[in-house]
Amino acid sequence: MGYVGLPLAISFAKRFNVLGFDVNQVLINNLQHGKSYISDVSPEDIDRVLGQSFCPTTDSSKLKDCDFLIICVPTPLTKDKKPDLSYIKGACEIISGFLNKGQFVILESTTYPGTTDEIVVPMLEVSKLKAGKDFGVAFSPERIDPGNKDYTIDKIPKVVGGINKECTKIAALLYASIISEVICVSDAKTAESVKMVENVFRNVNIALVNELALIFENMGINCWEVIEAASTKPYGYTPFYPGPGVGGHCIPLDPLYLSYQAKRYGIMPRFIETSAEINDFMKVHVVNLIRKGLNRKNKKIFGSKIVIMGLAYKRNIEDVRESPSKDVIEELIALGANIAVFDPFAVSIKTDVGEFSSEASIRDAFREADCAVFMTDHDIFKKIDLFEVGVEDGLPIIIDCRNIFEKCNGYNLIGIGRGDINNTSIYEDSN
Ligand code: SAJ
Repeated sequence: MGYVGLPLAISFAKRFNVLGFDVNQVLINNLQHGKSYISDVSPEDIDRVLGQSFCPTTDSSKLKDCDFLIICVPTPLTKDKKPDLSYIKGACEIISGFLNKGQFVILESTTYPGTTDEIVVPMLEVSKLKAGKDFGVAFSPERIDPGNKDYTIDKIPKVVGGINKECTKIAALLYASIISEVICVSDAKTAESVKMVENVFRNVNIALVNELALIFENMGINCWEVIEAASTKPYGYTPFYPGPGVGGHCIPLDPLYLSYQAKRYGIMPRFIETSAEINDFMKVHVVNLIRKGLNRKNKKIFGSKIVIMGLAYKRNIEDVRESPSKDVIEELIALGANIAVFDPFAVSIKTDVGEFSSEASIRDAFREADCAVFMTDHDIFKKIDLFEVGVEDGLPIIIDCRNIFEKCNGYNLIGIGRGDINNTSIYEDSN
């Protein structure tokens, strides 16, 4: 019943009787009281089906009566950056406890090709039933884009791959009941691979543009202007943008799932792993830019007040999972800085050096700040008049990681990819 399972359950509840199962009692209590904790699902959406065709529960004994069981659990990385399949295994353990003939299990969690065949099927066959014969199994990657109002779940084409052709067909029929386009592929590992490719594509392209930003910064070229001009090419080019690193629970993690499995087949996925390293380096680069910016005022990171503007991993959402802001805060604390944070959506962020709660206002955050680091390009930040918020204490150095202040006039700013990294002059007020 997370950001994938809940919208899916509510969609299916329009057509079928749905059990929304979760091990988290708090989530289930919320749902049983019609409360939503997922921005894409309104309380009205829940209210329409609650108690009729949608039944939230933590009681796994009810699952034995379900025809289809769809697993939507997290697939994070372990501390040493290996796939953590403990949630998938936990779900399979629960299901195999009561699995009966005729049931059908679908995995939606993003994972490496082979997980369904190598992990899910054997765990379910502990029930002594035979997959593909006594019960069905398929993989169908989740493609939810949290907060995307244009592409709601029914409008996003659904890829489906079963452990045999019949399973593919049955799973496709199920999804076709709520999703307008269903794409059948040869088998489960092909379907797992489709999702991997979608996310590796994003990760490596972001890494490429981050590397270009580092190159152009040192050549005094504005990478953002280059990308904007390159985007005028009507074919064969897809714009990606540099930033302080890659956050979220998908893009930074999924490529390492694929590279893990590739190595088990003896292939060294250098490009994928180098991309992850480049994206990780951007957080180090942000700290370097802060150091350069403070140097302009003959200050050091040690003892400076630095405000982190933006905790969420991307614009206009509150999600801080894998956010680059966490790493940057930890490094700055280690270097002796005093940290304040502000985010209009995320109220706080947990780090290895404690929890940081957002200041009440931008003005509060800027008070006596030596440096303000814009990590997330929330729309509200684009409206800030820096002269207005910083005036009484003098303007802090601005580190712009997202080209928010592209038309900077009259304040001391360094930006990722802007080509001003070595400018010593403070921007003269051109008005
Ligand atoms: N980012 C950049 N530069 C870019 C694009 C993104 O630095 O040009 C950064 C973002 O700031 C963010 C991270 O990368 O920190 C990931 O951003 P994202 O836009 O890929 O969004 P996510 O992680 O929320 O989810 C993506 C979405 N895929 C898209 O095509 C937008 C979402 O639809 C998928 O459901 C999700 O991957 C997934 O589950 O694969």
